[in-house]
Amino acid sequence: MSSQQEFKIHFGWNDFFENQLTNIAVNDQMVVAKVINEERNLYELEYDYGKTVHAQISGKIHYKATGRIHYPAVGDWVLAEMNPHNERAVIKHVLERKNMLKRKQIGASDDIQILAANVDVVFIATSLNANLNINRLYRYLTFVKDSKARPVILLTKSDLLHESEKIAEQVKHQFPDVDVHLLTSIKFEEATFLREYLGVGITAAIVGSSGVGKSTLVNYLIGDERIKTADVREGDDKGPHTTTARSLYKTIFGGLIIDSPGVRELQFMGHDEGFKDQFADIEELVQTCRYTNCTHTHEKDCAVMSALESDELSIERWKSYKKIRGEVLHELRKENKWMLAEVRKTWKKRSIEARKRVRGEI
Ligand SMILES: Nc1nc2c(ncn2[C@@H]2O[C@H](COP(=O)(O)OP(=O)(O)O)[C@@H](O)[C@H]2O)c(=O)[nH]1
Ligand SMILES: [Mg+2]
Ligand SMILES: [Zn+2]
Repeated sequence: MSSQQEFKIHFGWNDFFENQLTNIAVNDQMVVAKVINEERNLYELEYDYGKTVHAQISGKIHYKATGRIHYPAVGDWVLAEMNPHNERAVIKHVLERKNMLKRKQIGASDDIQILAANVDVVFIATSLNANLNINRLYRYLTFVKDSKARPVILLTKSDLLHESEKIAEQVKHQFPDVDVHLLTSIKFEEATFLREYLGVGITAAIVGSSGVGKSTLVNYLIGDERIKTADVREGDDKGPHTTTARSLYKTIFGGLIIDSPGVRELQFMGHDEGFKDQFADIEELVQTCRYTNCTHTHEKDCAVMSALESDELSIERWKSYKKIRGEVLHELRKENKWMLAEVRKTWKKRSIEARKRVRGEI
């Protein structure tokens, strides 16, 4: 096997990507490469073990792009053209993604931001020195489930708490379908479960608020102190932002990990599948209330109220469901409105043209 083939296998290449090559005119100057770093539209690619090159996108990709989704993201497989006279390569094609972890872009624009492409596992890090926020975990899970990657909850800084085991039990009870692990940087070597998520060919990503210990863990996983960590300010777990770019690293277990800046704000945009995956049972439950317009507060034969009373449904989960549903639907409605407006514009243009045609003006 060539070292390039072996590199591809280690980086998660498979038939899904291989098959896409048949539809692309690949020339001798082009290499298959993985996006390992992205900062303000400048990319770093790896195309063989340890061989990296800086790259920019082709004018064509830029010209055709209508949103962030069309630009490369960390974890993407691309075809890049090497140029012997230029240090920078040019990304010619972004291969279709197996999946992606996305959020709504912060700021005014109605666009998404891709946090990681082609990910198998997503670690959701939440630190035990702050109050455990169950609703936030539901939010993260909705994002991760939307990506179809496997979510793993990491309860970090377990050394700071005596009753960490008890809290882990609570979290496991709340999320029976998700793996939950305690973690402390003092005993990373004892966290043998980590290797199970980071075998050869697997790509993991890590998300969580700033200061929860993501970079500290990634540093351990890559066996290096390459990423700066930061001291957490007294009294909160926010910490300053030390990670600025998203990067992909090789871990000591063979798999890859993507570290990203602290995701302080996670807003939904097009996460209805993640929502359905997370709350399908409640969506069904609601259908069985006696009244279709049940508000689940006082009505007779309300399935929700009786599930809450019998503890089949926890109050935290019900609250998270309502909150996340509201946000996901709000975004969906906005999107639909925008699409409707686009359709109307096209119709209007067509009918004007049709009238002109009738009048012989075109
Ligand atoms: N006590 C304790 N501190 C930790 C642990 N992991 C990380 N830290 C500290 O928490 C701070 C923030 O860590 P960092 O990795 O930069 O967090 P990030 O913002 O999520 O990347 C640093 O001062 C770390 O030394 C842990 O398991 N226990
Ligand atoms: Mg960090
Ligand atoms: Zn009801």
